[in-house]
Order: sequence, then structure tokens, then C-alpha cells
Amino acid sequence: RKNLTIGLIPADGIGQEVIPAARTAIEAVGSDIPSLKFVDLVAGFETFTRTGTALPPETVESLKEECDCALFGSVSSPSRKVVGYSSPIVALRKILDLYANIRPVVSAKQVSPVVGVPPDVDLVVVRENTECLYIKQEELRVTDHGKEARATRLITERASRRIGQMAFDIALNRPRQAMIHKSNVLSVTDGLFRETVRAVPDIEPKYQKVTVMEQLVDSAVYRLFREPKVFDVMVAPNLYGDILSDAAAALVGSLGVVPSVNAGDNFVMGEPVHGSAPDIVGQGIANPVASIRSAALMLHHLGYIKGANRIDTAVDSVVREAAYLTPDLGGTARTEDVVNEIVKRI
Ligand code: NAD
Ligand code: K
Ligand code: MN
Repeated sequence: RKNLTIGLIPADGIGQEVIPAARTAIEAVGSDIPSLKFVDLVAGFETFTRTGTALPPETVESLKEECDCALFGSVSSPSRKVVGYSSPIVALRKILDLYANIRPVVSAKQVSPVVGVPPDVDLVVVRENTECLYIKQEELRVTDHGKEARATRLITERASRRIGQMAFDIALNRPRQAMIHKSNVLSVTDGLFRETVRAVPDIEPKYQKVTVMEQLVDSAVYRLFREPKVFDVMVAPNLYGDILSDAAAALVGSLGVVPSVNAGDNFVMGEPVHGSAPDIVGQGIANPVASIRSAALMLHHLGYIKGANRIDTAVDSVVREAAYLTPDLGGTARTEDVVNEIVKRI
């Protein structure tokens, strides 16, 4: 690869604070990435209130035509329906066919100030990213007995198979794969997911060496808290994967350290798992680690292994020191202290 053009979409809230941090970290390994270029792009609720659309066509066009990959921050989606608004991140995953959301959740070793955090969590949530309840087909009608709301949940064989393949690929380097579902209740939808993922090794024998286990989603959350070490790769439909990764984030101390990539066959987008964190926005204390690690994960996915490893190694060493922990991890460091130190160590 000759050039690397990265679209930057900080979007709302602390996205504006942590995506510039991720950019700084990538620039610090710039010598490993020839012809690095950044393109600033807009999306989000603030963009919606300003322009009437949360995902301007120019942003989509630039991502498709100009960018090799992107970093997305976080969007502030209102809990109530706002006419004309629709989440740009859900739309982007669909438009760019980023069908897998890969979320490694790893304990930062020796984060001693974080009380009660088990030191040995090391798992990857592989979340299906295009369907399930996130197709957002909801309807509201008024009946004789009051309002009635319905949502359609879509599970297809195609999407289940490709997320299954992605998960088995990741599991080739790890001993175990757990399928998470609720097919005891939802035997048709989750049943199809389960059956399709289970059948992946029949199609591709190289996956037969992976040990497969299953766990219903509710008891999976319970077990995650009781004995996180049993989990390795967790593959799940969209909604369960979303919930599981936030739960797993609690185990490692904070959502502020958990990265992800949205990956498809032709594009990859790094994105911290957390949202726009309105409770801490503008205070300069957002933890930039999730975004910086998302940048490293994205570079790794693109084959820039050396640059990715340099970022990760620097982050590993910085989060070991109490002086560089932000308030979410029990410290008093500010975003810029952490970023400066990471860049220094890179
Ligand atoms: P959130 O992830 O924004 O925040 C949850 C808690 O974690 C808050 O206490 C927050 O301060 C803390 N936190 C999150 N990231 C942090 C960081 N980097 N450093 C320090 N602390 C951090 O979830 P929420 O409060 O449920 O949602 C807020 C908004 O974010 C909502 O509008 C929601 O729609 C949106 N959201 C967006 C995405 C996305 O962009 N993909 C994901 C989740 C939520
Ligand atoms: K996010
Ligand atoms: Mn989420």
C-alpha cells in the first residue's frame, strides 16, 4: 500500500476530545506509514441540528471515494424520536457494509488503583453489525387498549455466516469460541443464528480445531462477571454483542479503555465502544485510551502491524502508572497528560 488516507469523524460530545488524541498517536508512528493523510469529516447530532442531516452526503462520498479507513468518535443520539434524525454510525455500518464489530476487552495489567478489577480478562466480542433489532423497523399504533409498539428483528443466514467466519478466523489464534444467543426463547431468529454459526466449520475445515461452546445471553453476562476467564471469542447478534461489550468494559475498569473496529471486506473504521459521555464532556478528562487503541486496532487490521504495535506498547506502559489514569479509572490525570505521555513513549 502506497498511501493511507484516514477519514476522521469525531461527531459529538467527547468524540471531539478523543479522536484528535487518536490522530496524534497515529502521527507519532507516521514514519511507519508512508504518505499518511487525514480528512476531517462531519456527522452526528450537532451536525443534524446545524444542517438538517446527521450524515451529510459529502461525508459518505469522501469515505467511499477518498478514504482507505476511518475513525469515528461518538454520537449523541436522543432517547426520544426526533423527526428526520437517524443515527449516523448505524447508517455508516450499513452503507459501508461493516458487518463485524470486533471489540477486544483486555485487563490493563497492574491497574492497581482500580479497585475490584480482575487482572486476567482477555476476550474479544465479535458483534454482528448490520441487522438484528438495529434495522430499526419499529411501528407504533393505537389499539383499544392503548398504545402498542412493535419492532422487527432480522437475522439472516448470510450475515450470520459471515460474522461466524470472522469470529472463527479470530478464534484460530485463541483456544475457544462461545456463541451467545437466546435460542431457548427465540428459537426461530436466534435459532438460525446458532445453527448457521455452528455450521461454519463444516464448510471450512480449518476451523474445526476451534473449541466451540454456547451460552445463553443472560447467563453469559452472569458468567462474565463470575469467571471472565472462561470466555475467549464471544460471537453474538447485534444487540447482545452491544450489551455484552459494555458489560465486559465494566470488568476492565472503564468504557474509556475499550476499543473496536467496524470491519467489512473493503473498509475498516476504528471506533471507541463508548458513547458521547455528556456527563464529562468539555472537562478535558475523557479517557483517550479507547480511541487510541481503536486507531491501533485499525492499523493492525490494515496490515500496519509495526505501527499498531508501537502504539499499543506505549499505551500498555502508560496505563500501568497511576499518574496517567483519568478519573474513570480512579486517577486525576487529564486527557492531554495521557496523550502527551503516550506520544512521548511512542
Ligand atoms: P456513554 O458510553 O457515553 O457513557 C457511559 C458512562 O461511561 C458515562 O458515565 C461516561 O462518562 C463514561 N465514559 C464513557 N466513555 C468515557 C471515556 N472515554 N472516558 C471516561 N469516561 C467515559 O453512554 P451513555 O451515557 O449511555 O450515552 C451517552 C450518549 O452516547 C447517548 O446519546 C447515546 O446515544 C450515545 N452513544 C453513542 C454510541 C456511539 O457513538 N457508537 C455508543 C453508545 C452511546
Ligand atoms: K462510539
Ligand atoms: Mn454500545
